[in-house]
Amino acid sequence: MRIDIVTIFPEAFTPLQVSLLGRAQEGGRLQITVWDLREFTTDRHRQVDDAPYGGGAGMVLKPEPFFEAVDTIRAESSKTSPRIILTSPQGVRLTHALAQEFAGEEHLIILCGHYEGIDERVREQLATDEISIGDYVLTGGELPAMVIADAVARFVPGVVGDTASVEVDSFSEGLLDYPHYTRPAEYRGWSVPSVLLSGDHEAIRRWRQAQRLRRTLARRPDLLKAEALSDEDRRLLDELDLEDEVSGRE
Ligand code: 9D3
Repeated sequence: MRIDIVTIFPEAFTPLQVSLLGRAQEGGRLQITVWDLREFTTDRHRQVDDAPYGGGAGMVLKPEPFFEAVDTIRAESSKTSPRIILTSPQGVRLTHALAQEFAGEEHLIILCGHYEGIDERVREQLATDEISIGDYVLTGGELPAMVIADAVARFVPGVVGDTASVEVDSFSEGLLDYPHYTRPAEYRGWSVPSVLLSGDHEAIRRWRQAQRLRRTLARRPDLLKAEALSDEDRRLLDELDLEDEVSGRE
């Protein structure tokens, strides 16, 4: 998979060159290229922004450098028509399902928004998708672009060692993870739950599933869909005295 990122802060993208994604790029499964928006200006001052038509505070990112950048990227890519993602607080929220959908594409181009905004023609005539990573205000689209690239790259075969763990990860199953422990069995007086030391694999499986249900209900009740619960899930919730909290909602 090929991902191109267009930004006014190309130096901010080193996190994508290290760790898991760095190794995936060396292995040829993934190719991430970062482009400096300023390289696609033609004026002496390499100006990427300008004052808004109609007045008001702040600056607006000019359209031409974005269109020129996408023309250049398309010309040097052998891949079929790319999805062009614009990062924006007005975008659709990134989810596990959407990241998986993007991972099915051969080629993604991510345009990083900034300042007060971006010329509307980039959104209307160039972008195929407008994406936000959540309801909090950041200073720009660079971190969101890295979040999108990371979430998408995980689904590319071979990027994450264990393909099975990508498929079954939280969200897809609709439940949060269970608590994990390793040695020592006691630390500063805090003990590992005894069931995990029991060697009873069936009891361990049941305990972990009960923990997942309890956590999800406490922290992310929005993820728990009553119809997706198995008979065992209901029994485990009943043992925790939580069954009414699922069936009684709405
Ligand atoms: C004062 C400016 N804001 C008025 C509504 C608009 C605004 C523009 C640009 C606010 C933040 C930003 C910078 N953020 C992003 O470009 C961004 C973002 C975010 O802030 N949160 C979550 N996802 C994203 S994707 C891009």
